[in-house]
Amino acid sequence: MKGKFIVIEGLEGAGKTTSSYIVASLLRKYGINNIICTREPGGTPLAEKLRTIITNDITQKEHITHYTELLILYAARIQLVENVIKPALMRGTWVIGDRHTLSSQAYQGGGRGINHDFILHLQQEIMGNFIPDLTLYLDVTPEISLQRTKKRGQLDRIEKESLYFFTCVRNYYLTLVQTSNNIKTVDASQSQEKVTHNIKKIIQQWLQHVHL
Ligand code: Z5A
Repeated sequence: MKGKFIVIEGLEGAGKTTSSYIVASLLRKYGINNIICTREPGGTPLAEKLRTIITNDITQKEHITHYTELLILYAARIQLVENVIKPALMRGTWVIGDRHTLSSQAYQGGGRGINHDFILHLQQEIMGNFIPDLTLYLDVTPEISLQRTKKRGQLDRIEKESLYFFTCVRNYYLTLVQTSNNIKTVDASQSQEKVTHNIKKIIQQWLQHVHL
């Protein structure tokens, strides 16, 4: 693919949205101007509809099973990958993704307890070997995550989960980041200034090995 796919991962309030702007502005300094930002779940008309099912409490009258949640997330993801991300990468556009497959492994695997191999198998069937070129994992404790998201007001369906749930999600993220050299961890509990500095350092080092 001519473009590159950079993904930002982490708990809610870790600073993913903020960081995607930092990455985009740094790339522009390197002359990379064709950039799009995506979010998951979402990013196509159908995927945005699926997002509302995942985040809204429309299921108050009906329990949404863990497998339903997982399958909806992958349905939204494949719509985005096939219709937006892959075409962009093929034309040479760079893609900055707010969440991707690591989220499903951490939230549905670590948080909901769905078997890791099952998720990987589903992923392989649906997406083959398509993986990001670089993933930045922004690490915060669940306590910091909740502090930052509470400031925003109303919590969505998943944000209402317990501290224990988010502790499991974070622990899973911390295990997953050790499985690939393409995943870099940033301590996102630090000040915005320090986080920005560390993200820039990682991207600059990584760009040295990328053929522009
Ligand atoms: N989900 C899932 O379960 N499985 C999946 O496969 C996928 C998703 C793809 C929606 O995700 C939900 O879907 C999410 C996981 C689930 N639910 N939960 N819980 P989302 O990515 O759309 O929602 P989010 O994670 O809640 O995003 P967010 O709250 O917008 O967080 P963020 O983008 O990481 O943070 P931010 O908007 O950049 O910053 C949040 C606030 O913190 C803001 O006021 C900032 O100014 C502040 N901030 C950021 N960095 C700092 C630092 N360093 N210091 C102080 N304050 C800071």
